[in-house]
Amino acid sequence: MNIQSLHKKLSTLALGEIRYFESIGSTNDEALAWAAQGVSDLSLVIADEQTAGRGRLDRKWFTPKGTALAVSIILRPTSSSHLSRTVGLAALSIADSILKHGFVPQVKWPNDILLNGKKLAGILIETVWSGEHVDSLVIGMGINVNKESVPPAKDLQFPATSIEAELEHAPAREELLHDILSALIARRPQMETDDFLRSWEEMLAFRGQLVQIKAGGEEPVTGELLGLAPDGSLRLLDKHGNNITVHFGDVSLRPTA
Ligand code: BT5
Repeated sequence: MNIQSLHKKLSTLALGEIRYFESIGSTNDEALAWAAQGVSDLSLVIADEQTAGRGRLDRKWFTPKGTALAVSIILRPTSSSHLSRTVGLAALSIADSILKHGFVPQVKWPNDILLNGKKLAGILIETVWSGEHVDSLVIGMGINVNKESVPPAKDLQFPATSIEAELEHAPAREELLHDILSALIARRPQMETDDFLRSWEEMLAFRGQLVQIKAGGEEPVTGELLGLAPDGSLRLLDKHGNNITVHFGDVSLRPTA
């Protein structure tokens, strides 16, 4: 992967500018700074290696050299409605690129993509504010492509995998990125529709199952996973028959044993 191969593969898509790094701390950090300088919609920061890749709450995201896709996509929203669905847009776009190969991924709400029950990709959405308005959003995606991208089990809270491990072959990263971006461009105008919400909901892992959600230091919540609220929050049914809505934040979801 290099800037020429990226430009070549992505040339048919209506994108902004592209920055490519052989090695970088975090593509999201670079994209946040670039977005604050006013770069155009759908500009991309891509790296072959991240030395300080981040998950939520500054958890570490591993991107070893030459093995994974690490990309940050800058969006300049034109309307402030349904911004909370952006993580769904990212999840559906990654899912579309995997479905193309005949495999059905799932979303472990809110921001993990699972393949065969193991974490294949993580999404980190960050915001650049202008006063009280959202100036831009950065969608960070880390996708394990080759087997060597998967961190050792001791560094993981949840089992992980790669495209190569599950599909027996790894697509070129430029091609994978092309597929993700073309899905994102196609789905973005539908973000406010019920169909969009339904497609996202259909991808949820553990639907109908008992799950436990831990949020920050609060008591864990246990309930049957029902689906999504219109803003992308998670709907659960607790053992007393009460509907519970879990909002985004520092939440972690697990099936109960
Ligand atoms: C995420 O956070 O899953 C979001 C990861 C987003 C990474 C992208 S890469 C491009 C962009 N630039 C960045 O700096 N970040 C974004 P979270 O749900 O907090 O999960 C983090 C946890 O996933 C870690 O604590 C590890 O347990 C696990 N993990 C780390 N690297 C992994 C990998 N390569 N594959 C699977 N799991 C991993």
